[in-house]
Formats: sequence, structure tokens, C-alpha cells
Amino acid sequence: MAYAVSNNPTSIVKAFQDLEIDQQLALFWFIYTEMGKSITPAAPAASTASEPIAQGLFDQVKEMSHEEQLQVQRDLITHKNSLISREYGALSDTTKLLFWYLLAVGMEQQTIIPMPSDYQLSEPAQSIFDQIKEIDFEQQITIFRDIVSPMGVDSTAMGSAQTGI
Ligand code: 45D
Repeated sequence: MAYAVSNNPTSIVKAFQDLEIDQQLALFWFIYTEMGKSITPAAPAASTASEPIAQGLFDQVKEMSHEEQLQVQRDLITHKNSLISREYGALSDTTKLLFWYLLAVGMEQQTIIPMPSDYQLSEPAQSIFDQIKEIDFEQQITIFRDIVSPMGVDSTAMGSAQTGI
């Protein structure tokens, strides 16, 4: 039962964050493919997401090579201090979600490095995926917000030694 996490949002988020970096990316991708159709970016008018800001950051990533695009996403998860990580850190949580959504759509269009078609989720990642599928849409959104929120670098929260500025 090493991978069992109780069906509550906080423990799902924690379990997600405990996965290896690439497994986090892979699981996030599987989540997108599962629920992609129910995400309606048409909602932004009524939301706090800033579409131009998410789009602007996405466009910077789109310009990069596939390898760099993957590195940027790994850096977000590991809080590596990069320009993208800092810009990301300044976004609102909902804008962060929109940014990840744009990346996923970009992966489908192959403007962003796509998933290898034979990529498999590890057992713990699959277990988290199964639990996320069980819960309702609103709770899923809450979980994703909690997952994307701490990613990147919040430069306002760091000392000068860490930011180098
Ligand atoms: O080769 O209120 C591996 C809005 C290694 C509207 C890899 C919303 C091997 C307003 C790492 C696997 C729409 C914003 C490669 C709400 C290898 C609003 C790469 C909701 C290549 C609520 C893996 C938004 C990679 C929502 C690159 C719910 C994986 C948004 C990348 C949800 C995975 C967004 C990505 C989701 C996953 C986005 C980019 C679930 C993105 C998922």
C-alpha cells in the first residue's frame, strides 16, 4: 500500500509533488488528455486568468528548441531560477493554469515537445491519476491550482543570494 493516498485534495497534491520530475510532467499530460475536453478556455472572460500574459509566456517557450522546452518545464517543477521561472512565479494561480493548458495544447500541435507515444506512467503516478479521475471537476481544478501554484520562482519571496540580483 505504499502508493495509497487518501482521497483528499491535500494528500493528492502532496503525492503528486513526491513523484519524480518527469513523472509529474507525464501525469500532468495524461490528466490533460483525460479532461482536456471539459476545460473550456472560453471561460476566461469570467475568470481571473490573464489570457495575454499566459499567451506571452507561452510564446517565449514556443520559440525554443524542443529540448529547451522540456528543460523549462522541468525547471518550473524544480524551482530552478530562470527567466521563465521568474516570470511564471509572478502570475496568478489561474493564469498559471492557463499557461500549462496552452503548453498542453501546444504539445498536441507539436509546437511544444510532444510526449513519446510509448511513455508509461509509473505505478505511483497511475495511482494518483486514478484518484483524480474519481473526484468532481471543481475539486480537480482546486488540485491543479495547488499543484501549479508553487512551481517556478517567486522572486518576491527570495533573498538576493538566491535570485542573484
Ligand atoms: O521524452 O477559471 C517526459 C482556465 C520524459 C480558464 C517528456 C481554467 C520523456 C479560467 C518528461 C515524459 C482555462 C484557465 C518527454 C479555469 C520525454 C479558469 C515530456 C482552467 C518529452 C479554471 C513531458 C484550467 C511533458 C485548467 C513536456 C483546468 C509534459 C487547466 C507536459 C488544466 C505536460 C491544464 C503538460 C492541464 C501538461 C495542463 C504541459 C491539466 C499540461 C496539463
